Amino acid sequence: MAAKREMKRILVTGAVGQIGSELTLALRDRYGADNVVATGRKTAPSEELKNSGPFYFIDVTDRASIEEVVSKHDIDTVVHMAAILSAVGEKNPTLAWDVNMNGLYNVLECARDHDMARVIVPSSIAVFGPETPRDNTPNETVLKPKTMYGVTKVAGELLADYYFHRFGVDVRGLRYPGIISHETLPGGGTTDYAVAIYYEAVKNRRYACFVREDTRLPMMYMPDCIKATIDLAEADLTKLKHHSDFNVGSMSFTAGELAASITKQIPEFECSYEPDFRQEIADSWPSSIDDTPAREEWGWSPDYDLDKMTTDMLENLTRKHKQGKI
Ligand code: AKB
Repeated sequence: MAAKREMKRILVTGAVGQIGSELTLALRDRYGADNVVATGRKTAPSEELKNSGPFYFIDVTDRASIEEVVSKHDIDTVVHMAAILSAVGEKNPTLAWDVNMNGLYNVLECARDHDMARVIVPSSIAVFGPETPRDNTPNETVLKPKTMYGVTKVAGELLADYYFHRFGVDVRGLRYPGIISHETLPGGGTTDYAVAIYYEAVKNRRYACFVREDTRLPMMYMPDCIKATIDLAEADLTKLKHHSDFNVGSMSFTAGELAASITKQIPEFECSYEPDFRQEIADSWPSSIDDTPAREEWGWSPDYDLDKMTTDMLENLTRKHKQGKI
């Protein structure tokens, strides 16, 4: 088995995205600003991201562009956040396959060539499908997703585990639920309504939700997402039985319960429901997650529940709104 090695110089792909933007700053705090290289494809980075450490534009489907930055900064770890999410993936399955599969393959090959210490590759609850048990979905279960995003995430988990067992590349990954945050908007997922609802509640006191009121999905607040990702990255390899496919649960609520949590703090808030093509995707995913292996193998335990998250989201977004930033 590969021995765990220290992460010293980290490259983050997808660093301008919803999770990448906050994860990069958290990693810079922990590992030193110059040791965490942020990369994105075409969206301009925020001033904070650009000014707090190195930033490059790369295209994960072009291996040479990854290689250049890896060699220049002597990178020993890649946190591979670049991906096309479920809703955009259904509109453009070819793009989803190209970015999610060829991008991952390039990152893994690069890690193998450079004998890297670690690769972190997120997976998603999108690996599950309608044949999977919906409640308290176990880690080991039926993986027959119906979206291209889900197909690439299942294949990605298998590919990552292959690189671990075949080539000794220490690849780790967790199945993110919907991630809720107030810094960077998500880009093209099915769970995006759970973020948009907060922005609209603060700005306009109303929101037309694109899934039904009774749609229940697993969700997680960004601080827990960052904690889970870094804890898994730093976990003792000898304790891990799983590698690329950890379920991570946090909270589960319906769109109606989410709206009610906001109404407790903004009584005039009104939510209506106008399901679109994303409803079918949401209906194919679990309603709650059993994350026993993550808890047992690396001590996972979330800090936020729905109301605690709502308080923090509304506080932060209200401040940004008053500053004219949203
Ligand atoms: C999406 O909705 O596509 C993502 C995910 C659950 O992976 N947020």
